[in-house]
Amino acid sequence: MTARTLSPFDPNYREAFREPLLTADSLIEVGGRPQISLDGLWRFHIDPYDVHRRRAAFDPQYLELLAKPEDEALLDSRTDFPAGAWETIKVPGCWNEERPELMHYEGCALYLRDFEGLPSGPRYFLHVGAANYESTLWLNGVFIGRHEGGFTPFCIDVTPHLRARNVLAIVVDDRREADRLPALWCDWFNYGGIFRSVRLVEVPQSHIKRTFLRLLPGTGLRRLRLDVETSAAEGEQVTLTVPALHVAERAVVDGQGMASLELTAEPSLWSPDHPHLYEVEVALESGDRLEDRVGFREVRVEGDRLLLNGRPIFLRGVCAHEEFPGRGHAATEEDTRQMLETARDLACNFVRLAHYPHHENAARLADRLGILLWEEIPVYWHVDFANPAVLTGARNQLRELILRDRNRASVIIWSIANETPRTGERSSFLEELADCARQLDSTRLVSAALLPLPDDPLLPQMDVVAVNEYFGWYYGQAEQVQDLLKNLASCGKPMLVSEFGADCVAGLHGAADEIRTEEFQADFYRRQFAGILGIPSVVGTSPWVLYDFRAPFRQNKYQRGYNRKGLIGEDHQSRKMAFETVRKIYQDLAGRFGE
Ligand code: GCB
Repeated sequence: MTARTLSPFDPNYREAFREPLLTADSLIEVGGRPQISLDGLWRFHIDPYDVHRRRAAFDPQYLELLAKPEDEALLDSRTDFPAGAWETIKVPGCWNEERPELMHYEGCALYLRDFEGLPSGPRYFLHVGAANYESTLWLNGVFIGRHEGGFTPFCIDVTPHLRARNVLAIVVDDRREADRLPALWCDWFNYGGIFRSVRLVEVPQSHIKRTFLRLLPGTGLRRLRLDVETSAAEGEQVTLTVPALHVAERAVVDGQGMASLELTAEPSLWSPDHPHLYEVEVALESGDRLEDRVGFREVRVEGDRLLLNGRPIFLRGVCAHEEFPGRGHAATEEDTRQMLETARDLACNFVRLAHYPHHENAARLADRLGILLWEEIPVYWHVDFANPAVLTGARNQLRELILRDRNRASVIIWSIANETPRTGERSSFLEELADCARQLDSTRLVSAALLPLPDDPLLPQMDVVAVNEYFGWYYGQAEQVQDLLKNLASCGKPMLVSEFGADCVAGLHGAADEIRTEEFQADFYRRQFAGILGIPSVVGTSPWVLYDFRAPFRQNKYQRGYNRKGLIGEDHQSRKMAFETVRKIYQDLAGRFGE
């Protein structure tokens, strides 16, 4: 269907903007390249009736008009968004936090940003860190692409559309819909907006798209491999340099733009107590260079043991949402650092980044701080497993996450789902995702947070069997967790208790049997850990959750819009008694594992 056949009344107006769909295939790595930041104040309007896309669908010149903000009179007469009345908003940011009156707004919004002409010659890619959920983009009035998925980056080569003065327009649509991920219902707040950085990245015509550098498992901790994807012509040379390892190796680009090399080295291995990173450079003959800091380590499973660099490790973890007071998902580097340092203060060596990809800084900081990570995509509760388009979308989000973070030593587990119901379609859907993760990255483990039920058909797909259980809170007694785990242990795989927890209002005190008091939550954790740690094949635990977080459907007088299972309150400051309880247990465990 062409744009011109549509009218603004046509319910199918969004069809005009289906393609090009920006996917993981168009991603390029940013590391160390010249770039121009487009962060800052953007012009902004909420657009509850999705008028911009409706009008742009039948009048291609409409967005071109918006791209000429200096023509105020024309704009006033032809659009319903008068030029003089543009509000501005901060990017990166969530509109819910930037504008208190938009706290509960879910819908479309138009973002506009002007930028000067760029020097001609090389190519420029527009790179958006994340925008929730669907983004539709125009540059100088020309529709350039659409992206689905609220937490992963996307990229597009904008070189052909650049002019002396430029206007970038992005409609961001954060409606919850049945064919999105998550779908209509989830236990977190649906923040909208462009909440990670936007930039223009400059690359030569012949450039590196993506790299994958790692220690190959099962090679005695000595074999490194680099795969590079480029836009280069066959025969061009790629050089890998790791000065501290005296590595300067070359490979030649093949007819598909790919180059690979393997070498033997004796890197100082990365681990939580020795988070050693190497300065690495990958360069093309054209002059394009990527710089990175990479750690080398091996993670693997042997029977029901989890091994890091050949030694058994226990994951002393905690789950965390990406939500920060006054900013929502728009985490600053300092926010993420504080979150990880607080986890370390809890004596953790592991964080489960729930339930969607967090800012890429999380894995970079975890690399430096020595914290192992679980990363996850939002295939959460009931999604439309029977819909092939939803599977395509999930696969793409997984690819975007893996391509973004697979050079990070801290990331050890890709999680493909959380608490999904056992329908027939669900298993084949998740099997495809597990295959996809393994094809892209055979050096990490694949898991999913499962419901606490025996004989899940997904068990054979799991490298680590992770289970969320709420004995002692939603059902049963805290100690009953042992029976569940004994039962699950028959699968012979390492097990992770990926969630357990109880509501608690920070500052509310009482007896240990009074629910929602700090004493109750602390006692709950003592009893749960006593049960869990008695099962030898449990290789890790991640209590739910580090901080209280917004959850719109939780509205009783204790919750008031928050899930209160945090070890710390919603202000990210008020530590509850259970924080100390878990810390003591973890310190003791660290001693037992010789850390
Ligand atoms: C779960 C979910 C998590 C919820 C939590 C709860 O099982 O995975 O997203 O927030 O339970 O508090 O009920």
